Amino acid sequence: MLNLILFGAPGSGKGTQSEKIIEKYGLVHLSTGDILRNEISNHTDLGLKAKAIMDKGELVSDEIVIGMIENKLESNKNAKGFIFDGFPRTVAQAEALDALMVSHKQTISIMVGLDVPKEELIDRLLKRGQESGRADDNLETIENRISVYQKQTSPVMSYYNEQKKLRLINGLGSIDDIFGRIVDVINKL
Ligand code: B4P
Repeated sequence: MLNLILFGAPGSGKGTQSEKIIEKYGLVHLSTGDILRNEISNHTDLGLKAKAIMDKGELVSDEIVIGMIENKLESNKNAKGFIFDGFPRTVAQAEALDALMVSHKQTISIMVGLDVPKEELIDRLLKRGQESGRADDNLETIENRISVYQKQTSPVMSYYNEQKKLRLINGLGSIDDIFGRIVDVINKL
């Protein structure tokens, strides 16, 4: 079973590359960002709470996102494997994920980190904001998302590096070139 964490700053290409990985390897896609946006468009209580937090570029509480992942693991017991996109985003989420994996007799196979400079992240997200109108893709929120990433999320890389599971790749270049680098890493497993 292949359980892959796709890691990187906002705009590093996690969602984009996840789609290609799923197509090639038939994994179940678990994107906490997509699940939260789905709650928002369905006007659920959780969606209402999440929207205010996401519009500021802050992180939704660990308890909520861990619960969401737990539900998805439970409802996909026959999966060939999972791709975790945008999760874990804090060390507490990483510890909870490890515990969930143990309880499902699974393990995280690898973390692929996409390395992209800050200026490129901002350019990509501003462009997406203009094209899609996503509420959190405006300059003020993007700056805060990147700062939240540096303070709260980047320590997750050290957590998996200590487990010798981190593979950091260059996230600059064409979408297909970057996908080729990810495939090389997966095929070495
Ligand atoms: P996410 O939905 O995870 O969004 P993201 O970090 O902005 O990355 P995304 O995957 O969408 O973008 P991508 O890099 O693919 O999170 C949104 C919010 O949800 C968070 O701020 C937080 O509030 C909340 N949240 C989510 N998970 C949470 C958790 N675990 N705990 C707490 N809160 C959580 O792509 C960006 C753009 O770049 C796209 O337009 C794409 O077309 C473009 N792009 C991609 N690759 C490119 C390339 N090679 N060259 C040029 N452009 C490229």
